[in-house]
Amino acid sequence: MMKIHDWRTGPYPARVRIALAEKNLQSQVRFVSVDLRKGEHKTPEFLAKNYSGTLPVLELEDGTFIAECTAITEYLDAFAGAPVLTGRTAREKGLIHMMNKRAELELLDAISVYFHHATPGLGPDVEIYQNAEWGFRQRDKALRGMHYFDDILQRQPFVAGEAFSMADITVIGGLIFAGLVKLPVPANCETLQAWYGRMQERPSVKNRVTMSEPAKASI
Ligand SMILES: N[C@@H](CCC(=O)N[C@@H](CS)C(=O)NCC(=O)O)C(=O)O
Repeated sequence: MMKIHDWRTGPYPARVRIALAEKNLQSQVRFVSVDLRKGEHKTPEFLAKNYSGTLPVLELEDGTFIAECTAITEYLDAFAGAPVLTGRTAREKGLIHMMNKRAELELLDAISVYFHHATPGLGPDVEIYQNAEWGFRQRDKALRGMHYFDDILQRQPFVAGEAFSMADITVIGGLIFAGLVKLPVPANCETLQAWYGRMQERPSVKNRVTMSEPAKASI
């Protein structure tokens, strides 16, 4: 069985949890918890799995490790059919990858830098270098990114166009992280707020944290 090296409540692991649920692949993977607050992701054992020392990591049955949410989502899309999250046509693939990267650069990764640099982050044992000014700049970048995605969603129902895709999942990851660091979506980003409300109703998003709990024994 494939494994996901994971942190249950993490915004990046959420991206893979949501992709798995959208594709109904939950039963094909086993979650292995890595404790970020204890720095388990910086041990030599973990770095041998993922040089970058981040979660999530997909471990295939043959022992291959695939890190990076985008790469994992691509793998899952090639592994199993519908719904396709990374595009069918050349145009769809191009747009989805552009918007996915933009969601990382302008929102999710920016909030991550804010968290690690301008807040206590994962605690003093893990955050060995912090640059608060850089963190606050990235926070402001993320707020600008929220306005950008608000504008995009005024013109189309989903981040990369007419259909739900990996790019939506990445914006969702960004807004999950924004919630964790208490960075509210600006009040005048009403379209983004309404879109996020709809996204939170999707079972893949709503049940993402509990999906790895063992099913309760039924009598
Ligand atoms: N670019 C990576 C980023 C993953 C990432 O930053 N994951 C977080 C978990 S939510 C992490 O491992 N943070 C620990 C750290 O950076 O020390 C991806 O897309 O998978």
